[in-house]
Amino acid sequence: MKVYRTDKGLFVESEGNCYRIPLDSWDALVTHDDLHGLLHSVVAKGEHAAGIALATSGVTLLAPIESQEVWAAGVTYYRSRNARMEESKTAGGGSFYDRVYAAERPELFFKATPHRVVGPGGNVRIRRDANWSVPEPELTLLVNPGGEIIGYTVGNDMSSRDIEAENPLYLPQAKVYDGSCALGPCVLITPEPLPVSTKIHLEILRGEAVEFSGSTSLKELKRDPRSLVEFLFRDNSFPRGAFLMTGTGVVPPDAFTLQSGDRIRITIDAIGTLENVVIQGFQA
Ligand code: DO4
Ligand code: MG
Repeated sequence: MKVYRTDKGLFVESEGNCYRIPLDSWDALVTHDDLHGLLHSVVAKGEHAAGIALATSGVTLLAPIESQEVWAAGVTYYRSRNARMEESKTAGGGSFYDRVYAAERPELFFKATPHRVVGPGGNVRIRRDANWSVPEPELTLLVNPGGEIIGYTVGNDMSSRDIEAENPLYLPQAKVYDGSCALGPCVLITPEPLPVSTKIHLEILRGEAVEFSGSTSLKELKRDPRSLVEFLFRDNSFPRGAFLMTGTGVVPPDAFTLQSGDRIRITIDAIGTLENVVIQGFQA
């Protein structure tokens, strides 16, 4: 079942109908000790929101986050390993991306606090001091305080590749800034892992033209999401749960950089499409 955070409260969607969830916050949903039971009983009671899809019901979808930290895994796809090795050659990074790709311990980094995250339709940002910026389309796990993966959403790990390429110690600046992360449009709540055939598709539109499109699938994800969560939760507590982005397997060619006005569309099977518009710096 898909859950949505909106300006009119929380909703669960089942077979095209939306039902209001009787919780007063997203944090209460993430920390609920029987979320599946709750959602099933909400749907069974059938108090749906006029029986229409949320998209056409006049509510505004919000980013599905309240107090959760957002973390990210890196170099979990061969495509990202190669792109990072190439970009960091002159900074002496020729071998450590290769090593982290093969190592038992994954690369995990802090990605965003809630106020840096934008929701569906919001503006993601490229840094004013970056000249090579890309979106990274990533399956993103929603994990409860007990370390269980309770759902999946679409994530965009916006990245300033020239900054991380100059020196890997600049990674936090390349990755963490206002508008550097997008999540949504919903969270697919399921106790089951997603099938490895699940496709992740990225499309970047400039005006009417498709400037870049590319796809991958979870078959290419080198690490088991549960093992990424296990490493994240080692000696770390998340009283309101956490999001964990699982890395990118789609990297545009090196000549590509985002521009203000570009529209980024990321679609993951069974979850949906997250669409955002790019702005640079702090223009309205
Ligand atoms: O190590 C740099 C970042 C890697 C990353 O964000 C990714 O592979 O998705
Ligand atoms: Mg990434």
